[in-house]
Amino acid sequence: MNDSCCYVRELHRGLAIKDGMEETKVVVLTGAGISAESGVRTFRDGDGLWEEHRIEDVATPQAWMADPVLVWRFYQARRRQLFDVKPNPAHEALANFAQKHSQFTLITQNVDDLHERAGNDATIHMHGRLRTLRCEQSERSEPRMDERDLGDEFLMCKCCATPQRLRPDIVWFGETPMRMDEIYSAVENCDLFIVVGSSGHVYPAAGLVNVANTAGAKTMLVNLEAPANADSFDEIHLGKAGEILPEVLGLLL
Ligand code: BV8
Repeated sequence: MNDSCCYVRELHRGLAIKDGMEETKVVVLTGAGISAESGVRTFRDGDGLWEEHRIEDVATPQAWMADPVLVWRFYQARRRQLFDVKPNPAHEALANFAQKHSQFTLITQNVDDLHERAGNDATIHMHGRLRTLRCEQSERSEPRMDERDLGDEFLMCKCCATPQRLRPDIVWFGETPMRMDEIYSAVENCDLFIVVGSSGHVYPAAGLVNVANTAGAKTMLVNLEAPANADSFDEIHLGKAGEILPEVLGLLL
């Protein structure tokens, strides 16, 4: 790996990955940047999703109440894109790592299905998924990827005696992220915490590196540019995830 792509902070703790990787607990958190090389738009880059839509207009419960058709169309447009994109070498490197290292937890902020399609079936989607819809009454999720276009008509659930409207199975701003107990437990007990492709703007995801630091884990970032929470990481590798992550994970195995 060329040194120009990364700089290693002075480790201010006597951290070391335990001898032998086999018992080292590794947690990886991914953001929109890991899917960028697959052609999936990020949120805050130049051509990002938030360039066209204000967060409060499409990614809050209030937006869904105020203009459900706008919100529905925003998510259906992103869901349709799943039929046209595929995993990139960064997704594949994580799937390969998971096959070779059992003490591994993958958490994603992303709502696409590229980690699963690369082979990481146990991915924790803390902000929901485009592949499924959620009943507004029972809160049960059901997969809906059998057809490319769901149209603008709201779909009704099959789980309630009186069918209820289905909403995007997404965690909006102001809503509680999913599986946080599992996430905190994994991060509080890991030896190595790696963040890939995230601007570090959205909490509680952006604060997980601090949880890892407090737990005494080594913290590493792979990102195109230095994010808002760059100072929280022991080691930073700047560049494209598809190019850097295979090398970084390969060195760990
Ligand atoms: C919560 C689903 C309590 C939607 C998302 C006022 C009222 C209420 C809440 C708040 C408030 N003020 C602040 C908050 C908290 C709020 C928040 O953080 N707001 C921000 C705007 C300040 N958070 C919440 O509301 C959360 N809930 O706090 O509940 C709670 C707390 C703890 C425990 C229990 C309960 C819920 C937030 C979830 C929102 N939903 N996603 C959708 O997808 O449409 S957030 C969404 O935006 C993503 O999921 C992701 O989390 C975030 C985007 O961040 P990134 O993934 O980092 O993407 P971004 O484009 O920003 O950056 C991409 C990066 O990749 C860049 O750095 C770029 O350089 C890099 N990159 C680009 N290409 C590459 C690359 N890197 C490598 N390789 C490349 N090729």
